Amino acid sequence: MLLRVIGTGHKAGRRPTHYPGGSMRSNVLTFVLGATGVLLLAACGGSTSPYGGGGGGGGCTPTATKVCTTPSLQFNPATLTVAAGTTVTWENGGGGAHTVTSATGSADTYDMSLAAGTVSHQFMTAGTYNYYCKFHGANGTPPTGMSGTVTVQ
Ligand SMILES: [Cu+2]
Repeated sequence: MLLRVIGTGHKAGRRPTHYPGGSMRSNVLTFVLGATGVLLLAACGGSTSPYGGGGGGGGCTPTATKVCTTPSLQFNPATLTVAAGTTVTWENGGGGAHTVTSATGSADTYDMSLAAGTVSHQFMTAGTYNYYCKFHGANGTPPTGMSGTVTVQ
């Protein structure tokens, strides 16, 4: 969202360079606008730091039934073992928006968007449930990249 706002402003700011007259003034404008663009980009890069935090996992602490997403684009913990009937919760602890999506071969089907906050899924039957993030992982048996496994006993 922040990126989109900055992108629009940057594009709009470039419009004055299309003025036909006064090439000298136009060049100055271009330079100033260019510098502004760099500053905006720098500010944008810095804005990801709130996600990163100081190594605390972005404010999300895993529990026996909760998995956090991390700023380094992983599920933490990547493997979770729970009893049948347990509701597992995934909390967005950083790294932008994610999904919690069942992988091919998993005994259950779900595809949950995790832009912020939490999502949950109840695992009723014993088995191995592989899942992945559609933005940062790849489907497979098992999935790769940003992915995890819930073992239900
Ligand atoms: Cu992700």
